[in-house]
Amino acid sequence: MMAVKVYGETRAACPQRVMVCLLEKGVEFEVVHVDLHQGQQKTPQFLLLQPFGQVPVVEDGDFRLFESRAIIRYYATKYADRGADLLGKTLEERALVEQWLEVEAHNFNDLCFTLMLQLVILPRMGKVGDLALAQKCEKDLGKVLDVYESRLSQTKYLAGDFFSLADLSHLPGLGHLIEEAKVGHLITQRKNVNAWWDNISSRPAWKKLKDMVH
Ligand SMILES: N[C@@H](CCC(=O)N[C@@H](CS)C(=O)NCC(=O)O)C(=O)O
Repeated sequence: MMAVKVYGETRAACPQRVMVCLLEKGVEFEVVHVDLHQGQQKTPQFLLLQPFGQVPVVEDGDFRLFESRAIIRYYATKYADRGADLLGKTLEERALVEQWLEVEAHNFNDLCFTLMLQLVILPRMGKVGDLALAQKCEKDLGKVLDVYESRLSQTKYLAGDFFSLADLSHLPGLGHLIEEAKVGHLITQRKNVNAWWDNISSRPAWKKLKDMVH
């Protein structure tokens, strides 16, 4: 079986979402480096693979797919019978996984991305981040995490008492918030969120991914 090609940068959050899923499933993959800083994702050649000029894209034989959450849903389903079950067993469990995946995409991700942009990405490019905007995002993200805190006081993971795509999808963003944006207090201040993060970030797949980045 040919290795899956993942186009992206190992340190970028969206490709990480895909890679940690492949690692959970024990699917062999190779990373085709796309230099985001140099704007390689906007070249005509790359736009043929991903018309919006973003990573990740996967190539699996002659099948090609972009959008990180579509990709993880694809692999969790394709390899449902190997590695960790990431989908849930019953219709209701699967629906709750979908619900929390949507929360990650629509309630968590934008705030996380804006914080990273203002506190890390712009300064790295020699530009000044908007600290007032970052402060507002931090406050709003705190409110989102309060909802998680309450949920995680009832269940061990977001969708229930089983690890799923919903938890996995948060790993890159939370990792970036803690390690790069240095707003780890948003997690450590919340007992259940903190225990959940400790738990999901100690999974072998995530540790393997971190080793690939460093
Ligand atoms: N919704 C897309 C978002 C992809 C995305 O934002 N990728 C970022 C890296 S994490 C990227 O390519 N940034 C460079 C750019 O937008 O030019 C997905 O989940 O795949």
